[in-house]
Amino acid sequence: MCTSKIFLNLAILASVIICALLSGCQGTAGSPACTEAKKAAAAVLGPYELDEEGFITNWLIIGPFPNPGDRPDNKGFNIDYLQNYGGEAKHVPFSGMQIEKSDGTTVAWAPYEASYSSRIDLCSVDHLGLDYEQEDVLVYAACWLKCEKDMSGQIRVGSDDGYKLWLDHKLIGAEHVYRAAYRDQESYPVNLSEGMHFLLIKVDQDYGTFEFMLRVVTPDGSRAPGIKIYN
Ligand SMILES: [Ca+2]
Repeated sequence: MCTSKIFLNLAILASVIICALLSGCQGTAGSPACTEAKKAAAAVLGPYELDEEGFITNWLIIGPFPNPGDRPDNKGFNIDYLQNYGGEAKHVPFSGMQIEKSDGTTVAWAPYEASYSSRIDLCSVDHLGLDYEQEDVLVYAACWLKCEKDMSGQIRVGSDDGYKLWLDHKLIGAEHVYRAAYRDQESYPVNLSEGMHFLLIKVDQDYGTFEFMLRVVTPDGSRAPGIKIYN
């Protein structure tokens, strides 16, 4: 990477941090400060491509957070672990951003690329430090979609276990379920305008495998055209 590109990225990252500190992005999710933070943050890593079936394989991921209890009532699903950082509905992450947990330890948003599968196997994400089939945890994953033009399509999700999904800081899906993940377990119709859109998903785990898969498609299930992914 050339010196000017490094400088540009550092400047962008600094602008995000300053914006987050000054605004806290506590106000309206679509406020100019938050919109600028989203655009700036999205320029840090990427662009990446959807895979041939529309799956997003590049994510920022943070965790683990605790998910105590037993099915059907693991407690973490309804705990907002981002509440001191804008809250789940308004949070704007960037790679390296640290979140302090209630026990005083910190975790950080970091990028992950699923190189061999559309399935995001969360126990295989090194920076999460999870054991194989680790129980009673949850994580957040986020990315930006950049649409080259307006489009109507669907976001389709598979999860193990449950999830909450926000698009542009609005909750569009919540499934407090215990299951294995398969493609397209839920489909959400979306109208995406030209430009940047922010996706945040919270995935919880009781026991066993821990993974999710998410793709962006046309109404007939084909890979959505004209979309780039940023982290
Ligand atoms: Ca599981």
